[in-house]
Formats: sequence, structure tokens, C-alpha cells
Amino acid sequence: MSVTVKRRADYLPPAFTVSSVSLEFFLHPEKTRVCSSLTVSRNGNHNKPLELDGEQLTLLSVAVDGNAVEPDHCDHSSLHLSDLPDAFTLQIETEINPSENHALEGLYLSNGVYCTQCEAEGFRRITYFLDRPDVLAEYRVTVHGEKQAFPTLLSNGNPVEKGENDDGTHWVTWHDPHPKPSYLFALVAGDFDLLTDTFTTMSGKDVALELYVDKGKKGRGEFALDSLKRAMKWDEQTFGLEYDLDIYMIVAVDFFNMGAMENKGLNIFNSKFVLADNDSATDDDFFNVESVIAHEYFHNWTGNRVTCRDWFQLSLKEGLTVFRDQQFSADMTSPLSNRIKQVRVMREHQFAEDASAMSHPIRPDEVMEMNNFYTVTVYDKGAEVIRMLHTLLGQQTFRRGIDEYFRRHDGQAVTCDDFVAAMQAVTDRDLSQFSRWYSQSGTPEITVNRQYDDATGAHTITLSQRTPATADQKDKQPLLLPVAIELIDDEGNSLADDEGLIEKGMLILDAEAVTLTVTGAKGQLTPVLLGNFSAPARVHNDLCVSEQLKVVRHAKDSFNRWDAMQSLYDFCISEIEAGRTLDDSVWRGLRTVIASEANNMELLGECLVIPTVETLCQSRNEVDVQALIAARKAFCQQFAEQLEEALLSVFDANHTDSYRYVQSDINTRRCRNVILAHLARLPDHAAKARQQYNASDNMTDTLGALKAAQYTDQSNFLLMMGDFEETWHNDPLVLDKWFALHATQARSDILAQLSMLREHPQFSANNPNRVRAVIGSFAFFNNECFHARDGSGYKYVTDYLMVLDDSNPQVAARIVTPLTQWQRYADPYRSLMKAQLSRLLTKKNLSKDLFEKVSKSLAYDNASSD
Ligand code: B3K
Ligand code: ZN
Repeated sequence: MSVTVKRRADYLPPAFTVSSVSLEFFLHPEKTRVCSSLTVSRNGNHNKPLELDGEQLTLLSVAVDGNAVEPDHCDHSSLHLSDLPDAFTLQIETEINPSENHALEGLYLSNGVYCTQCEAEGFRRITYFLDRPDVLAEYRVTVHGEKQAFPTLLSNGNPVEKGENDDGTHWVTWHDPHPKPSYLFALVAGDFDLLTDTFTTMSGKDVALELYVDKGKKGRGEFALDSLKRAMKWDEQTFGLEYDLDIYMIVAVDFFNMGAMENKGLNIFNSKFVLADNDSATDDDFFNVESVIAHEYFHNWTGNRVTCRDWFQLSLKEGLTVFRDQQFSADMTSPLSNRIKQVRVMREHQFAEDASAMSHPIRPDEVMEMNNFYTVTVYDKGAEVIRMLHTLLGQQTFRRGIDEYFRRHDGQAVTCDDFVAAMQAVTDRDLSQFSRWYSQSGTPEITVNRQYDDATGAHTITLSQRTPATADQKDKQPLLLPVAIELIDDEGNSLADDEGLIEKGMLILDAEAVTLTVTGAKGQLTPVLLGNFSAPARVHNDLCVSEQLKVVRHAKDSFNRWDAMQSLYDFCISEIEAGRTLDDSVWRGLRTVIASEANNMELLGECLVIPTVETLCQSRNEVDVQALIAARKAFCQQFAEQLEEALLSVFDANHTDSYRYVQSDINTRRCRNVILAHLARLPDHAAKARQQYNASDNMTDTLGALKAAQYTDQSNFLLMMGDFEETWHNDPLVLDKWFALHATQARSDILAQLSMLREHPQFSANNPNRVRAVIGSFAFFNNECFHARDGSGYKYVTDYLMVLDDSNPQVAARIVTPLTQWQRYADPYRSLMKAQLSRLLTKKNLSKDLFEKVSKSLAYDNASSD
């Protein structure tokens, strides 16, 4: 298979520009006609042909300035025209088939709703166009559709005209005054329930807010609408950014490849990130709705008003917007639990991506299929890079930099370098070394070395940095790492270093190594690094159990305290792996922590979570995954037995009243559910899961009870699962939770169970949410069965992907991720995984999406052995 690789270095400005686009859609399930009229000008002095992108289009006609022309070339991927005037009108008519579009890119019809998804390169499935983000045009769009089935016809911008046709159809014309790239185009047609509201901006302009949901789901839309208003207000207060159209629309659809899409003035959302009410949504669901609503809204400035020059610059909008939504969520909920959530994503997924064949800098250099680069690296590490800038500059200077960025680039398509240059303009700190974060891939590692001089009483602490080679890049340079650091002695005192290299708790590590000297410490001096996870790095610290417990007790930074607990658990599990018995001092220490934090539900709840298998893999090489799972399980069992009383007293002393989504209650529910899952392993407390299930008035506690029940006997668990299914069988979004829990069961007949789930009346192989709930949950979260020693789990997923790839390559390429991470594991796992990837590679008509990930993974010979 030959697939073209696109390179960042090859960027050329477009040969032609398009200043205005007029589109007319005649909707039809199988034969939608699209008439486009473009105002085109030659860009520069050249004779090149106009080369338009297209995919799966049937061309009906082409005309230049009103005269029909024959293209030089037209096939399924492009249309070329030459001998063109310098400025002209180009009219193109195409036909597309929305019903057969199961890839859910371009215009598709599902569940009786027409909708579009154009980012990154989906617009070319609608009409031939210069489908690249640096071609910005003003759009006027008319949509014709059947009146009965599609009373709502939407596109970007403001509605300007509507009318009825003689054939019983009706039409609406929309105009978007803001020039935009094609990836922000959107169209929706359907029959919805509508929630409306208004928001008055800081300059006094009224904006109409409209939220379109499935019929009968109005009650589940209110929280999203309120979240939108909170996000609008927050962006005004924090960044001085105001909304710029008269109307802001959000449509919730049931078939969607990802979370949501920030189309100008017309966001399209996966209904999972809109619909939430007290009965059906968990605390996490509410959190996710609010954060995705905010994320898409924030894109209106960081993404839409200033967009990307090319797709290699994706982090320009995504990293920055994720950072913005993280700050918003922290302000709306709680900074600590938010930060822990973000760090879990970094450690479990982003560090794993760095260690895989798909490693890339936050600004990638080479891409085969752009959809494969909407990654945790571009998004989450991208946000960490912005966060470090924020840390280095401080909120006020950072804000001035953002203002400068908009002053320079509003209305333009720009690069990450442009962003850094705007930031550089407001600070004296030289950002040239910092810029390496954009070009260098991999996870930097900070190693701590300690020495003590008896004669002088001086402690020396050397921090050194190194980024191991990655699959895409061998040579690495030192990075600029802001390292929040605290030095604690045995009496819990926080000490300064003799030379004052640490300023306000922050050490800038920009060389390969730096040495600190500290005198006057009482006893052992413990360095506590990366407070609040100040840089996306891994730390090798040689702290023993008593020092970890000292950090939990004395560190000022709550994140560090949580982190020390995680390291402690990691250590305990490796002791069990090595066949050693845990010292009683560990349990005594943990009992003390529980007792002293008994009133801090938030921190305690997080501290009692045992690291996942994915996290534990990060500190191990060539993992025997079944042995690791067994050791983790044994630790959890001992944890419950040893800490039973301590856990029980916290569980019994804390309760919530009837359900409210407020932070103190969220913390209590979280802590109680974490404890419940521990206690459920003990026969004496197994009944608690059932009791909580019966008493629960909310989805968080119901699900918490179900999750805990999996550690009790099977029949009890299955009875509860049966009851849950009966209650929610008509509610696919809620049933997804049941699908996912079922798919993550460690049981010997799991593959038969998965096949049964696929026969469930609510399962649909064309619906990404269902596929992710069943197959995705199995591949990502059912470690024990996915990694079955006979390779049956890998084979099952591969068989599924072989079929899914034909209809929805984007979702298939997401779900293949765990298989491509074979290099983490020892044999037989790695060979069995590779064998399945090789099988996948032989599939006929393998998509570019899967080809890129699978072929890179197979070609990867372990770069970690450098
Ligand atoms: N920008 C979209 C993601 C598009 C993904 C295309 N495969 C959603 C977001 O990040 O806000
Ligand atoms: Zn985004």
C-alpha cells in the first residue's frame, strides 16, 4: 500500500485564494445535490493549475464565470483546472450519499438527522475545494429539505432568509460574516426539541443561545446551557474575550466520532457531552459536559478567530484551548482533583504515546492521516506546554501575551512560532530554549542524586535531565523545565538552598544538571519535586517508604502529597511482584494517613486510589502483564484487610443528602465510592454494595455500587447488573455504562459475552459510542482478558477492527492503540500482539488511518534501548 507522507517543512501558501463561498444543498438521503459558487483569485504571479481536493464525490458540472468547462483531471481525490483568469467565479455541482456515509466525516445522515463533521479534511467529502485551514472565506449557505422530517435547517452564522418550495420542501439561508476555513463549516437538518436562553455580553450585546436535542430530552439539556453561560462569562472575565455573533447554537447528535466540534456559531456535539440530569448522569458526566461545552466555546477565539496555518500547527488551537478549559474547570470545581485528573491522563496515555511508535512532538513533522494526530500529545501535552509558559510568565504577563497574540493575528491562520513570538514580545525571558517543547518529542526524565557531607553538614542534591530517544527522533536536547521544588527535613521544616537557586519554590532546570547545596537540615533532607506537576516529566527519586510518608505528611503542595502515595503504592506492588512481604510499617503509615486526612474527603479520596495497570507499566520494562495484574490484585486485597477499620470509619462518618452537583458532595461521594470498592473485597462488607445500590438516588452512587459489586460474588453482581439493564434499557447513553462495565469483567467466557453484547437490541455497530463502550472498553480497560496469555483477546479485537475499518476507520484507528503499545510488554504478549498487527496489515483496502498506526508500530524496534 502506498500512502503519501505530508511534511511540515514542505508548506507552501495556496496557489489560489477563495474570498467567498456560496453553497446550496438539496438534501436527499442517497442523492444530496451540492451547488457551490466560489469567488477565486490567483495568489501571486504564477501559472499553476487550480487543484481542488475531493473525496467520494460524483461530479455533475463545472463552470468558470458561467461557462461550462471540462476539468483537466478529476477523480475521487482531486479536480484540476488550468488556463484560468486571475480572478473568476467557479461553480461546481456534486452529488453525495449521506446515508451510506458511516465514516461520519463530511455530510452524513444517521438517526434521522443530517449533520456534518469537516475537521480535519471532511469538507472535501461535500464539494471540491481548497480544503486546507489557511484558505479563509465568507460563507452563505442555503439548505433545502423536507418540511416534515427536517423542520430545523441550520448552518453557520445568522439566518437571513427562509421560504418554501412548490414541492413541499422548505429552505433557509445562513450567512457567516467571519471569514473561516472550510473545516469550520457545518450543516444540520432534523427535528429536535429546542432549549433557548440569552446571554448579554460585557459590551451589552444580546446573544441568542439555542440548544437542539433529541425529542423528549429537553430536561437533560439545561445543565449544558447553564455551563455555556458560565463559560461565556468566564472568558470575558479571565481573558476579556467576548462572543462575536448574534446567535450561538449547539446541536446534540447520537452518532459522532469524537466529543464535539467547534464549527463557527454552530457547535455539533456527541449527545454524551450535552445530555445530563440528576438521574442519569454521574458527577464525572456533569464535569465532562461542562468542560467540553467550555472547550468548544473557547475555540471561538483560540481556533476560529485565529486559526492554524496548516494541520501540523494543530496544538496552536488545541493545546491552548485545553489549557483554557482546564483553568475554567478548576475555577468551577476544584483545582486539586482537576490537576490529578490531568496528570493521570498524561502518565497513563501521553507518556505511553511517547514510548510508542506514534511518538511525535506537540507540533508533528510528518503525517499520513491527519485524524491520527488528534492525540494526547497534541492536546494534553500541548496544554502542559502552555501551562509552563503561564507558570514562567505569571498570570498577568501571560494575559498580556494572549492580548498581543490576538492584536497581531485576529482573522489570520498562523503557526505555533507566531504564538511564541507574541508571548516573547511581552517578556524579557528568552523563550528560544523553551520553544524546543514544540519540536522535541518524548518524556523528559529528571533524576535526583543526593549526597551528605558529615564534616560540613551540607546536603547536595543534583537534579539532572535527559529525554530518552523516541521512535521518531533519536537526538534530544536539554529542555527548559520549571521544577516546583520543596526540601523537607525530618522535622518537617521546609528549607532554602544556600545559593538561592530556588526562587519562590521554583527551580529552572535548563541545563543538563544543576546542583543545590543545603545546610542546616535536621536529619534526612527530602527533595519533593514537580509540585502541581509543574512540567510534563518523569522523576526518578530514591525516596524510601518513610520518606514518602514524610512527604504525605509535610509537603505544602497537595499534588505532591497525592503523588507520594502513588509512588508508595507502586513500590508496594513491586515488592509483591518480587515475592517479598510488606513491612507492617507500611500499614501503620497508611492508617495514620487515613486518620489524619479523615476530614479531607477530596485529598483522601484521591489518595486511596491504587494506580492503574497502565500507570504501573510506566515504571516497569517489558512487563509480564498477568503477573503485574496478580500483584496489584494481591495488594488491593491486603489493603482492604489491613486497613478495614480505618476505611470503615471514614465510610460511616461521611454521607451526602439528596443529590446535588456541588463540590463538597462530589468529594464525599468519590471518597465513599473508592472506599466501598476496597471494602467490597471483604466478605463481611460485600452487602454494602447492594445496600448502596438500593438506596441510591443518583447515577454516581449507583455506578459506584455496581463497580464495587464486581469484587463480591458473581451472582450478586449479575443480579444488580440485570436490574440496572431493566431500568435503563431504553436509554442508550446510560446503557453505555452497563455495556462498558460488562465488557471489563474478568471472566473466562468474556469473548462470548462481548459477542452477546453486540447482539443487544441497543447495540449498533455504526454508532461510535456503542462500539467504544463495548470493544473500546474491553481493549483499553479489561487488562486481564485483553492480555489473555493465549492471545485470544488480541485476536478478538483485531477481528472486530478488520470489519470496523471498512465503515469507520477513524474509530478503528483509536481502538487499535492498545495493540500498538506491544513494546511495553514481555513475551508472549508482545509477539502475540505483533502477530495480530501483521494480520491487520494484510487486510484488503486497509484505511490510511490504520495503515499509519499499524505499519509504524510494526516497524518500531525498541528505541528505549538507547
Ligand atoms: N476540533 C475538534 C476535533 C476534531 C477531530 C477531527 N478528527 C474538537 C475539539 O478539539 O474541540
Ligand atoms: Zn479542541
